[in-house]
Amino acid sequence: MKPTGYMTIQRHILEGESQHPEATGEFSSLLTDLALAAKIISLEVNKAGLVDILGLTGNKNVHGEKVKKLDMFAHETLLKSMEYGGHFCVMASEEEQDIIHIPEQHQIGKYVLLFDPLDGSSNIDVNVSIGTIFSIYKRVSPDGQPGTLEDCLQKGTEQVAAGYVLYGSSTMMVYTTGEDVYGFTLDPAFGEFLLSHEKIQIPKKGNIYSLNEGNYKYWRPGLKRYIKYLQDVEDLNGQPYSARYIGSLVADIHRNLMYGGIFIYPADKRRPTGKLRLMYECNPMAMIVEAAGGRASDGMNRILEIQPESLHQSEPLYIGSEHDVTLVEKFLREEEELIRFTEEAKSQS
Ligand code: AHM
Ligand code: MG
Repeated sequence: MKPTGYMTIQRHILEGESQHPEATGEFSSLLTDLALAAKIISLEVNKAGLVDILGLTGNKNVHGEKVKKLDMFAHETLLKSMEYGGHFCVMASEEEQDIIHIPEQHQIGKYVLLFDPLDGSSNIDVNVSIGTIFSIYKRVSPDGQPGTLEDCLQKGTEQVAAGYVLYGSSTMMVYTTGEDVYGFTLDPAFGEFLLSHEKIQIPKKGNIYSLNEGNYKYWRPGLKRYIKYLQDVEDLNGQPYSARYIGSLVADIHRNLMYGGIFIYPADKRRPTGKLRLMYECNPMAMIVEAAGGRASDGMNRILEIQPESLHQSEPLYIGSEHDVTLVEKFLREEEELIRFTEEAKSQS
């Protein structure tokens, strides 16, 4: 549905929260802080290519300040923007090995923030879309104390909100608190995120598949058969599926959210648990896609129900339109059955 009028992200969050009787305003305040961090990162991303022209010498900028790599800049911006608000008891970032404690001088809150500050590392230097991903939980450790690893290692079903920021032809912030998914586009002229996509729904079936086909030789047979099937099948217009792969998770999933389709980062012979991180990439994207009416699985099980064991664990990811993800699961299950059948036949002969 297309929104009418100008609805800023702050107003939208406040109005959404006012409908919940237990609301304290804290949640809207922390999402507002996230939106501010997104604006700062967006500005930096947009001038990335200008660094040389504006007088970069060595790794110093014109002011003699050290120029940071964009992903570290995004990581530090998120920390700076989020640690002083008093909302969080602990944070974790894809860029840091361990959990991040809130500095002593700041208040400790009841929420937990996990984020991938700038995803799509291979695209950062070449002006191709990249994104920030975030995931918010309520703490499970006692209030008033510093947060713990246990607060961070909760199942995806426990997320209270998740979102991403896409730095593309325009900057967009998309988030959900579980019921609906909303998209806001940054107006660069006056620096506000305005509601541009209301109650996003992913089509039940798409005709796009997105995965790195260069890894074909490492795939399992069920996945090879599924992709071949998509290339042979005819959709309503008599066309096979289209392949679209940017190599930036946020951009690939955002496109499929709008048009329908499936994004896959599978387990394969080289990477037995896939590449994408459960806590920073799979869970938040799964929450968004499910809230939009789609499906997210590791090929067999629902992503959101995986019990995490470590902060940086990776999982295979099959995510997108309900029909497309269900179909690939059937191919993978069939493969398992074939293997079982062959093993049984061998043992009986
Ligand atoms: P990153 O966290 O180092 O940026 O890696 C994650 C990215 C995803 O955005 C993308 O889906 C995937 O890696 C692409 O990987 P590949 O280059 O193997 O296709
Ligand atoms: Mg990443």
